Amino acid sequence: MAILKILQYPDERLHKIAKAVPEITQDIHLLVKNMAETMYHASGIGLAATQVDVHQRVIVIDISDTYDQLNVFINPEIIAKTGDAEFREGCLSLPGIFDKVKRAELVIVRALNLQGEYFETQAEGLLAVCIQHEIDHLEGKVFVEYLSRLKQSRIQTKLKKRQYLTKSSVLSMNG
Ligand code: K1U
Ligand code: ZN
Repeated sequence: MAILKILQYPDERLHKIAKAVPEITQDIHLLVKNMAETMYHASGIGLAATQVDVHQRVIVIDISDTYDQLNVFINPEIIAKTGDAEFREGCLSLPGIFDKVKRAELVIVRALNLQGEYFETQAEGLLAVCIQHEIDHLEGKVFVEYLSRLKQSRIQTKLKKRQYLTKSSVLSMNG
């Protein structure tokens, strides 16, 4: 298994649209294992293949406190949704940035499992939020794109400052 590199916003590869998985191969099994390991290592509750620069429709989610309830969704589709919910979201591609996003309160998802069988599941609360957040990644959308222009521009400024500080500390370490 391996810890994969998570693309950081505003990397343009985060805006690629992922393709459907045509067949559940050993490569897909390995991708899922590596994505789960990467998500656990980063203390996240979800990860989309897009975030590790693999543009195939695969997501992993584990919202349990014990990190032992992995959900794998291959070619996920939201087939029904209802209600409104607002939740403070985070993203492993944007560490340290959190903001409220409005989404559906309850979703019904259809997807393939690792055995290549279709299943349907109903989700609400944090699981529903996370499924919608991860499916957005597969569509090339990052949660900050739901925020106002003002908030997005403040986030850009914060990220630029952070990039500048990282660069200058690396330069001073190298003398
Ligand atoms: O897709 C990702 O970048 C993972 C992301 C999932 C997510 C968290 C919260 C709301 C929607 C989607 C994260 O895991 S962010 C980091 C995190 O561990 C976390 C943040 C807020 C609540 C719980 C966990
Ligand atoms: Zn994310």
